[in-house]
Amino acid sequence: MRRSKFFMPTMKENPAEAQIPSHCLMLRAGMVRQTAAGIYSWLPLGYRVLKKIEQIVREEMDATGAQEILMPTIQPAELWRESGRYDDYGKEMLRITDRHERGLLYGPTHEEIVTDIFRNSVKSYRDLPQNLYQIHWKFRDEVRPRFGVMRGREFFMKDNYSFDIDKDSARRSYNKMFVSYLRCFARMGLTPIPMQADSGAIGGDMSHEFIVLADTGESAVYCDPTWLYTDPLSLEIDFDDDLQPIVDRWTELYAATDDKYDADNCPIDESRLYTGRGIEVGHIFYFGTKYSTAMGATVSDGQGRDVAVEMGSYGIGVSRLAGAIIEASHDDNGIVWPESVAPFKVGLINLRSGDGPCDAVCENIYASLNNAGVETLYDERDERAGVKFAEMDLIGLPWQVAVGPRGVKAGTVEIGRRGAAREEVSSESALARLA
Ligand code: 5CA
Repeated sequence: MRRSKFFMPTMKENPAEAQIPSHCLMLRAGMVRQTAAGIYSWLPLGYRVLKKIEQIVREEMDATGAQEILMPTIQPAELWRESGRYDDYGKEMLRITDRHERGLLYGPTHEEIVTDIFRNSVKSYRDLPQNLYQIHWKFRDEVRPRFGVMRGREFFMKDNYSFDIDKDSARRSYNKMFVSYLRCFARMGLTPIPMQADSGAIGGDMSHEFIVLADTGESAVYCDPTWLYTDPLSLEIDFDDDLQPIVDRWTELYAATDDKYDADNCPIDESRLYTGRGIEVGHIFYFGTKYSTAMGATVSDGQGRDVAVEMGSYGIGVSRLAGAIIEASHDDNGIVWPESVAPFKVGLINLRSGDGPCDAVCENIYASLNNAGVETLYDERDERAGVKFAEMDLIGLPWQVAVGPRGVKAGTVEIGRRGAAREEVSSESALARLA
């Protein structure tokens, strides 16, 4: 992509409304714009990141055997009356009336819809287990939407729903999600910490929140330092295996947020205890037959009985993650994207646009990177070098390649990682490193 053609309305000044680094940087880098309180439009740079995050989540969910579906954002109030949540949900639910005076709502979550689909389609234990997911918009009329996309009113969520014949099987489904969450967040360059949680409005028996570490995160985190050195991606996972031992290994380590931490009863010695900050990016729930009983989602159990199906739901804040990754990875000059979610891999800077030899070397590198499938943003604008470097630092692409007249004469270009010193190497070896 050529910078002169790319719609990326960057800002030099810190916007007054932004209280945390990610909100400030997302606005300054032209990733998002606020359309209404807590409601955002995603511009090309931000949308590229959102799609990368979404794709990692999708790949990890598919690897567990879950299947992707797409449910409507608008739901009938009737289904929520059946589950008993219509009145309970309160003002966070955006309620709508259609022209026939029928009650609708913009879905804050999808347990009711998916339970309705299930009860109309599945009748036998032979069709279980099932795990269905979608990656779609939700709306919650938060009292205080804040911190940009971190606490929005409209936000992008991955939500899975599992259906099992009994508790044992439901636990296996829960464990698959637990382990795949660890992998998802690790693939985004984050350190995930699962914590036992309350199940709140969703209800249920077993629940974990996944917190990722970020110095500027909104919750205080107290945990066993082993978390920080354990890479979930180093685990050999087969989702057909019993994952209980892995889940036990992870849940046996101590972790708590400020609301649960109690210095007097903490099992970790103060000298070893890691204290930091984090952001909740995922939440999983096992709630048994709460919805299936209320809504009549039963299956035959093969022994002549009809039983309510055991269910769980599993959420990941996909749009929140864009902010959370920035909170976990930025410096004074801007964002530092992990390669797996970066909007482009390489920022190519022409230090003297209009200079024949510089232009030629840049065009050659740009074409070669495009041919090799390396996503590149090429800044060929007629701007000062300092302006271009500052913008590349702000938008945080993992690699920077700078081409200037002096280097071109000597047969070299500069290459470096975002935030590190650049080295002078030949164009060929720069290309070899990036492709
Ligand atoms: N039905 C369950 C699981 S599908 C559920 O809704 N869980 S949740 O309420 O915990 O939300 C799941 C994830 O969505 C949260 O962990 C968080 O990362 C994200 N999320 C929740 N509220 C917001 C919000 N207002 N803005 C951005 N992300 C949010």
